[in-house]
Amino acid sequence: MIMSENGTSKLSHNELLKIAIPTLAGNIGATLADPALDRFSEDDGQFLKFHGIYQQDDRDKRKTAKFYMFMVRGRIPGGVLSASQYLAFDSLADRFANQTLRITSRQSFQFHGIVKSGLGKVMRGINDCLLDTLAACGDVNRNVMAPSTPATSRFGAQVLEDARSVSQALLPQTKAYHAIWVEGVQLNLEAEENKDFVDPLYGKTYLPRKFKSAFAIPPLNDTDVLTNDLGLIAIEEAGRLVGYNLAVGGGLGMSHGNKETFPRVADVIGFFTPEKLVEVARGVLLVHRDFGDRTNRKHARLKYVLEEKGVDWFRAELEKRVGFKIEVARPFAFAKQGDLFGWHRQEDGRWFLGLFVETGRIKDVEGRTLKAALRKIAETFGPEVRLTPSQNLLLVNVGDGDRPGVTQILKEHGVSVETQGTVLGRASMACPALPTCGLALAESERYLPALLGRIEGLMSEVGLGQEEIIVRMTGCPNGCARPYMAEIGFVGKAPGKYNLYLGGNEASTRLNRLHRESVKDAEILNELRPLLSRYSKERSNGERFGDWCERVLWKEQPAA
Ligand code: SRM
Ligand code: SF4
Repeated sequence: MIMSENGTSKLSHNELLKIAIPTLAGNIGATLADPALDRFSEDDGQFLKFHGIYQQDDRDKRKTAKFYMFMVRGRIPGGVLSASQYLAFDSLADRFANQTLRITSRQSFQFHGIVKSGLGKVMRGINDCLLDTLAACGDVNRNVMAPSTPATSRFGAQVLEDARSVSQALLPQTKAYHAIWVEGVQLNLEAEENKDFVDPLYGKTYLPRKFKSAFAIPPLNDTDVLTNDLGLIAIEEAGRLVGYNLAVGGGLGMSHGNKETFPRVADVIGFFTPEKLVEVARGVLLVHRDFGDRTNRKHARLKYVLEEKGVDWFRAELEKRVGFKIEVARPFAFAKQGDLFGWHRQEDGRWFLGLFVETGRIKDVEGRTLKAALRKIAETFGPEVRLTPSQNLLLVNVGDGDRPGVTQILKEHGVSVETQGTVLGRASMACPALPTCGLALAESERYLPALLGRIEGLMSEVGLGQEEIIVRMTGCPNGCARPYMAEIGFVGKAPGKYNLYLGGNEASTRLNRLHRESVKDAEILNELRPLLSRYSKERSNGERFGDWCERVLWKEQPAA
């Protein structure tokens, strides 16, 4: 039996898999080449994640049979694509996936509904457009987030470059990805370089669990930086980017009924200058590698190490690994999160357009053909495309002369630049949930828009017509649309039932609290009505709903 560090408990199955095949090749290449198979083994399913692929089945069709399909997630640091890369993704979605592109809550694209015969073609297509999916999932550093809005800071470009450097420095070095998806062969595990392969950074067993990194430039917290394992907060002094405050140990996933699991906001533990960035990022990852729990995957994130061992212990471990002192954190303040919509001037005088994408799904529907419009704009004007952490999209670097043309194409496809979505819709997020997510307990992406309509009706009724409230929904407690930071969070408990969380803030620095468990779909408005009515009457000048919950509701109902 393989034992953990303390010699008492058994390592989790995923750990044994990584020990057995540290190249992460599994038997993927051989299964891929066998047209008789419509899926991979369970164990290969775990290896596939490191390659950015999830084996799923269509849950709408489960009653008849399991219909296997694949989700593929890109690695797109900062969510930035060229127009030609965007067009490559658009075309792959049409040819091999479900004709939609899903912007994720970490600034990436996901394809859904790929069948096994199309998987290799999608992966090759992504490689051909000079992007990849390596480490988009799995026990490694995931897609690195960076602020996407060019108008909000003159350091945006520098921070984006830094995000790319961190993404690159924390990539696993296995040759399996290239062999399987680019050369189209099973990695030769007997070859000398593969037989005893040990990743130079991750070692043989990678991390105990996923690891997430994000950058933010105060006062905007558009990346929800404190929900990451590694948060890098840009510090400006006298008009210069002097370095980063380091935040560690954020994370949101939890399980219903398991008090050992909980969402956690990161601790800001110090400051360092920009040239130390990659060393610090590696150092934080190594502390996770060395101390994360490898026996229980529900307790394996870095946040539990921080919670149990404390900030001082963590800083000392980090300093041992990087070989220098982390300085005292510098002052900073976050004021808000979210995106800018419509046309805005960039720092360099050109323009960008913020486009609301409902629940992050780029698709064509009757009367609103956003996907076709974006394709035409990319082909005609070639703007840079940026995916935002709130599942929206920016068209960037548009010249004065091209602006009217872009607006016109959108208009012809039923997309208005001036009026985009509703106030609630623009401040909302939902995870994919059903029918693709194997972990979903309730609907989310397919359900939230209609629910928002009903909440908007209620808000008009109680005199809150155009008030913005940040609403986020997930189909289970894993927290993929970051519901625990929302002013109103709905977390799926069972079909048609949600736990209701209240009290996050606009700057996304405060966790909300569980208000009511298992609220049925039909009861949601009745649950919200008295709260929104009171808020409408009792709020102080400009007070947001989440802040009212903290000031008034939490005093009346202390946390459980
Ligand atoms: Fe997530 C698992 C979708 C962001 C916490 N997440 C999943 C899987 C892969 C389900 C699975 O394991 O079988 C979902 C695929 C559904 C589908 O059909 O597409 C999934 N997660 C997503 C996305 C697409 C949601 C979205 O609305 O965009 C996001 C992809 C981001 C990306 O591009 O990399 C996504 N997931 C998040 C976030 C938010 C974030 O990172 O900012 C979280 C909470 C933060 C955190 O990590 O703590 C999150 N996802 C989880 C967890 C819980 C992890 C934990 O520590 O407990 C799981 C379950 C797991 O890992 O076992 C999970
Ligand atoms: Fe699936 Fe749950 Fe994540 Fe939603 S929150 S995508 S239901 S794992």
